[in-house]
Amino acid sequence: MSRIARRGALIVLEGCDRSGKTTQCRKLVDALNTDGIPAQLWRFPERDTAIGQVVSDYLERKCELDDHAVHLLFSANRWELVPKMLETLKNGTTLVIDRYAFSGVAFSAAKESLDFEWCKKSDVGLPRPDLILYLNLGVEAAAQRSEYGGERYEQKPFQKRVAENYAALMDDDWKVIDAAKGINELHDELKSIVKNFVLKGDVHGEPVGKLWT
Ligand code: Z5A
Repeated sequence: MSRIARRGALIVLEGCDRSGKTTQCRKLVDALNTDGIPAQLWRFPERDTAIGQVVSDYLERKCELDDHAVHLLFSANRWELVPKMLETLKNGTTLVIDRYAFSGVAFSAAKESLDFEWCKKSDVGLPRPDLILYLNLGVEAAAQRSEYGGERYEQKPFQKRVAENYAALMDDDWKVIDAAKGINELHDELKSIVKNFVLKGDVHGEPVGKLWT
């Protein structure tokens, strides 16, 4: 069997703040590994790189940046990890990614200064996810889960515009999941979708696609 025949799947979880992405990504990766499907958890922004550190400082309001510049930095933070991403997939490991280019567009285009189509351009050609799971939770319900903190973007009117942008990005390939369920019920549903998808093996013989091309 060739190496491409065993590549891992690229799975992305998206959704507004507090929709439970991080909780579910962790549980999914644990469950996949327990069941003998090699998997890693990645997240964007990846704050541990030099670019990611600048993004993190911006989110924590430690510095100010032009809206265009910070959008491109979020995008660059993904591009800098593409070689490692492709190598990991090629080696047969499934990646479960907490936020991706869809967050990039949904959040940046929620700012009045940035155009939706312009925001997509810097991520055109990134590895295309094989499966996109959107955790759908209303802004009011999300705000009740825990107080919004001091990070930039953690305000309800902004989050409502983010949700509208996600809706504009969605296509038939997205799986929209009701995220108002309890943590374990949601996990069971996501685990079933992801395991069926990975075991079906559709992606295993396919090269990784290119996003928005
Ligand atoms: N951003 C951007 O602008 N451009 C980009 O290109 C990218 C991102 C990639 C930082 O993201 C910010 O960067 C983010 C988007 C922007 N801005 N905002 N706002 P981050 O990933 O570092 O952090 P986060 O996205 O803000 O995390 P989050 O969205 O707030 O949380 P979550 O991952 O969706 O949820 P969680 O951490 O799993 O759970 C949140 C709380 O709810 C926690 O107390 C849980 O115990 C609880 N929880 C979780 N699930 C449940 C259920 N099912 N029921 C009840 N309670 C639950």
